[in-house]
Amino acid sequence: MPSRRSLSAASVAALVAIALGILLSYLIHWFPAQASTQAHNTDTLYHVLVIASIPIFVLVVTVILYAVWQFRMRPGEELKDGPPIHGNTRLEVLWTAIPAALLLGMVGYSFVVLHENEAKPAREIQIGVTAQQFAWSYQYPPSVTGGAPLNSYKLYVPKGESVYFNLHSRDVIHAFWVPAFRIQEDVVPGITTHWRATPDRLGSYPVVCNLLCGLGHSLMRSTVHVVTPTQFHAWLESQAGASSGGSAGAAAAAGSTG
Ligand SMILES: [Cu+2]
Repeated sequence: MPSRRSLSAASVAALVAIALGILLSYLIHWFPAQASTQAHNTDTLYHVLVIASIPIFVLVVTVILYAVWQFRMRPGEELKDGPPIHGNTRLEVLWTAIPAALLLGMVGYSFVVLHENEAKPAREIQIGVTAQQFAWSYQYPPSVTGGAPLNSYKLYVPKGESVYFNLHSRDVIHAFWVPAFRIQEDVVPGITTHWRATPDRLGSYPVVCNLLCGLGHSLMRSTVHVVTPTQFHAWLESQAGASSGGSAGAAAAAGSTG
């Protein structure tokens, strides 16, 4: 039988490891800048999941190491066998019920965050996103420009306003991903997919294609500029003169020579 002392030593080591793990989870900066309200929700969710995983990981590793330490075979025990054990109902109920409750809790919390991130706000603007090998273009409808529709290779969004992106592909499957917003969606030919984000931090952030879409996949990058609503409208106006104002499809096709 393992001694009481070895059990308390293992328990203390486990508690120290859990404390260190949780401390470390706060010290490490896991993610890029948070530039949308969705990013805050998502990061909090991830951190809760990480903190929930630490005690479980430590428990499993501690039990393994403890068993290796306490129940290892000593010289002369080569032919011995352990006592035969036929089930332990209480233990089995416990190790089924606790993980089930943990999983349901985490799934429930994830669902709430996802639901909140995708909730339709009272007001939002729509921007079209067109993916093609190997470039992104963006379509601003009259409801956004206040005039002719605009097609551009630049993505500007106003800070503090919810943006609903309508995603189209002209060829193969791509994925529209803005790490700073923590959101990604597949862009699939033949259908329109969507995602929604409320940018809440000024700055420029990368847009990445996150599905291998061909030889130029790694170059299929762009930038999203989060600007103030005033700057956003000024930018739209500056583009109105320069743009042909043609249909999004035509303009995207004209730019597909690269
Ligand atoms: Cu792509």
